[in-house]
Amino acid sequence: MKLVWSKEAARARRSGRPLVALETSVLAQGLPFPHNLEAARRCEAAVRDQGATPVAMAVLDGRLHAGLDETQLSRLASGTGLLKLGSRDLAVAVATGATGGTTVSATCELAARAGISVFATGGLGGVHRGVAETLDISQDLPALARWPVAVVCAGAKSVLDLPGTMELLETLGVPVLGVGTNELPGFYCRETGLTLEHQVPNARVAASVVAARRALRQGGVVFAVPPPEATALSVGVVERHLRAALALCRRRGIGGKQVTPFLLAELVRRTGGRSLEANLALLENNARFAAQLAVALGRRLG
Ligand code: PSU
Ligand code: MN
Repeated sequence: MKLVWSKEAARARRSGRPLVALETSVLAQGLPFPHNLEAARRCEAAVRDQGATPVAMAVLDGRLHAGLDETQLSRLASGTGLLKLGSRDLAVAVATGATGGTTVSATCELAARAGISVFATGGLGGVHRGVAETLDISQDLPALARWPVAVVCAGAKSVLDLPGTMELLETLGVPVLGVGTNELPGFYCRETGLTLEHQVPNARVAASVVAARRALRQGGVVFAVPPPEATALSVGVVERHLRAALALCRRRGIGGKQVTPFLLAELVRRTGGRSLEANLALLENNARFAAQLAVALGRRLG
């Protein structure tokens, strides 16, 4: 299916410049206005700073977009009735002319279709706490296994069952490498107590892993970057607020797709905006590393 390329992204693609895919569910559902728009701008600027081109993915009026201009980003940041689109929603969105932000699963898929091998996001979806009762497992996980895209993130949020998420990624054959660390970062927090088997010291070595995955014709790979120290939250603070948010979520009977956006919004409220600051900083930080990775990959192939 045809992708609608933005002018900037199309130009970069024609001249073989490094591209970095960005998700837009974080704009449409993950962060409140106007912080979401600030996040998008900061991510795009960080990618350009490193000599790569940002390619935000979305579905607008049923068309699959690769790269968004200012007006389109603003529409996703401030519009109403925007859908949260995972991979399974793409066909319906196309058929019905819908508009929405793409999650990690849909963004991986669109990036792979666009021939983009690096994608930056905040945190992965995963196995939810209480999975035995709810069977709530994000479609991000199978999508990571399926599409040959390197996903740069700050690990996964402790709103999830992190050991369960790591187990399922192993089952699916998706490697998770720490960037400059052998501990899985926990999105808002730098530590989770979970040890990673592999790590890379920098983007150049990360690129050699991506190249080897590609040579083996295997699927995606995850690079986990610790969130910047200045804004990261302590495990204790996050756990405390999270327990309260999870309890409220259950009491209100919130389920399915609404769970992740609800928990994120509750944490912002309960931390007096500190989780929001941490979120913006780590998104930008991840975009920067993803751009360095795309540039290093370009050099290898170049
Ligand atoms: N993590 C964030 N902000 C987000 C998300 C994750 O900090 O907005 C989004 C991502 O787009 C991710 C999705 O792919 O939530 C996972 O949702 P679910 O758990 O419903 O699969
Ligand atoms: Mn879910």
